Amino acid sequence: MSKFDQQLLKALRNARHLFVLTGAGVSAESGVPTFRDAMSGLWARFRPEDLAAPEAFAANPKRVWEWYAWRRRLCASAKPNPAHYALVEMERHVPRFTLATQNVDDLHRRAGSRSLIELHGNIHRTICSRERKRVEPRPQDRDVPPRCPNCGAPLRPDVVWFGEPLPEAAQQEALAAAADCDVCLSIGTSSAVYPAAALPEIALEAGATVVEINPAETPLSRRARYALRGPAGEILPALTQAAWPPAC
Ligand code: BJW
Repeated sequence: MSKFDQQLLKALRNARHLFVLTGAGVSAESGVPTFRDAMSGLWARFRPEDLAAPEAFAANPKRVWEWYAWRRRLCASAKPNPAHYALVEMERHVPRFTLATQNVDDLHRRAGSRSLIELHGNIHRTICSRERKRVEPRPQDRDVPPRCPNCGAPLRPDVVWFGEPLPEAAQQEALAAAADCDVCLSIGTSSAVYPAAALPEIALEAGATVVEINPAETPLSRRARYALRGPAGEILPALTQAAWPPAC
């Protein structure tokens, strides 16, 4: 007998459009620290909100660039975990699947997810801070941050900082998917940062079954139909297997 509610398994099996929102918690078991975790080592005296902001970059571009260089190396050496792979498996079972991630670490794509929306950008891409155009490959010059080869402005990571708009197409696609889905999973996010945190609320208002997967309570927990407490790397594979048992 499955440890999951039968109605939840039925909702998953019958889902026409499964919409998934992920946050930093989904990569925690890959060794990528979440934002609410204390930062370690050199970065322990900073808060992420004091580094992931245009004002921080304007005041101290070197410090912000170096924080991202450290995180970029960490993300590059991390490997997708069972939660990432369970989402790849889910995508195979439902007629329509949309995965919107707030993570910039590229682990969903590396695991094999196909229908993927990156709401907050990607740490492995670099853009010009003035022209906003992508710069590839990242110049390896002596300046920190390196300079735009075209206009000389400092380069920055292609991520969305506090107070900046999300990429328009990504935001519109995620909003439409949330409004259209019949099951919504909100996984490993504190549900505190908008507009991403509004997506499960939109799904709720559209009548979808909303499921939260998180070891801790969040502002979404009370409104979600199901709040599954525990690490995503354990719950997601078990949930996928229970909903779609492998053929004997
Ligand atoms: C596990 C686990 C395990 C642990 N398994 N779970 C409406 C209301 C109020 C405020 C606003 C609003 N609209 C906009 C705002 C302002 C602001 C905002 O939301 N502020 C809040 C703090 C209140 N939003 C913005 O500024 C956004 N921009 C915007 O709205 O622009 C409007 C605009 C329009 C037109 C012109 C100009 C502007 C932008 C937000 C960008 C956020 N950027 C960051 C950095 C990205 C780059 C980088 O990575 O460095 O995104 S901040 C950071 O927070 C990052 C994350 O993606 C995001 C969300 O964090 P997340 O993923 O939820 O992580 P944590 O750490 O918070 O939580 C982890 C969770 O995992 C926890 O719950 C754990 O329990 C759990 N967990 N282990 C499962 N094993």
